[in-house]
Amino acid sequence: MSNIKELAALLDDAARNAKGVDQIDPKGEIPLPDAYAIQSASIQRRLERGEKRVGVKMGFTSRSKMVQMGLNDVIWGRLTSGMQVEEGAKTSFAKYVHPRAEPEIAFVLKKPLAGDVTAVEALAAVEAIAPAIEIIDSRYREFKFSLPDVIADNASSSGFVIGPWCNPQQDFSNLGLTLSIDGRVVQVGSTAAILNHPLRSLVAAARLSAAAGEPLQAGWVVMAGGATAAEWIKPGQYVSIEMERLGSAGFHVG
Ligand code: OOG
Ligand code: MG
Repeated sequence: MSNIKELAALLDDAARNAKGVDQIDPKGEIPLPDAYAIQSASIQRRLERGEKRVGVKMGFTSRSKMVQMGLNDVIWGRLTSGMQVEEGAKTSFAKYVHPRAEPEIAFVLKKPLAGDVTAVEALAAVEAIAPAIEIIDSRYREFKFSLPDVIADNASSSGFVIGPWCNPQQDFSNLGLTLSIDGRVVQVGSTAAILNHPLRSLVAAARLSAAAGEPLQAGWVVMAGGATAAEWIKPGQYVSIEMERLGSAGFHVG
């Protein structure tokens, strides 16, 4: 195996140039701590280019995502400022290898949150919740990967869009949601698909981030994970989420 820095550079360059690469570990042999070290080193390159760390994304927190991608361990990735797409704005298709969109719910924190916390403690750290869309874009050709592959590739994290921030003091355990492309519904689901309650995803994020030495910070965003399978997106489309009670969010693909 080439070293961690080289693999991080390979994946970071693939993301920057929007050019797919071969899987680095098709058989899934790289130990997961090494895969996370590659992810960390690739994010370090973004930070050195001036991007800011803004949060965490969780992956494979719903069955539909696990089934779609054929993997069943919860994973996490790091969000940076360069990944945010403003609500209603246009993101250029040329920036991606083969993007997909998935409906999620996002948290923003008002307090740090670290280690083994209860759902009640996690909720007490939440400033607001919002309907959100994640744009995932595996840097591997054909969107095919092993578990270490996808972890090293920052859990396919590529973009995120956040809708209106809403009061977290309401029951958001089972909110109906749809993902639409050009106004046509393409996925239907519920926030309950996310570990039966999206707060569980935040609890996992607090534990995993702290274990990695990067505890969740006040002001950080946590993307809880796709509630449905992801959909391919194409230039010219408008992609939107509509969530019961919380409202909607969308973006244009340029
Ligand atoms: C990996 C990322 C999974 C989610 O929300 O479950 C993910 C992928 O499917 O490419 O973002
Ligand atoms: Mg996701």
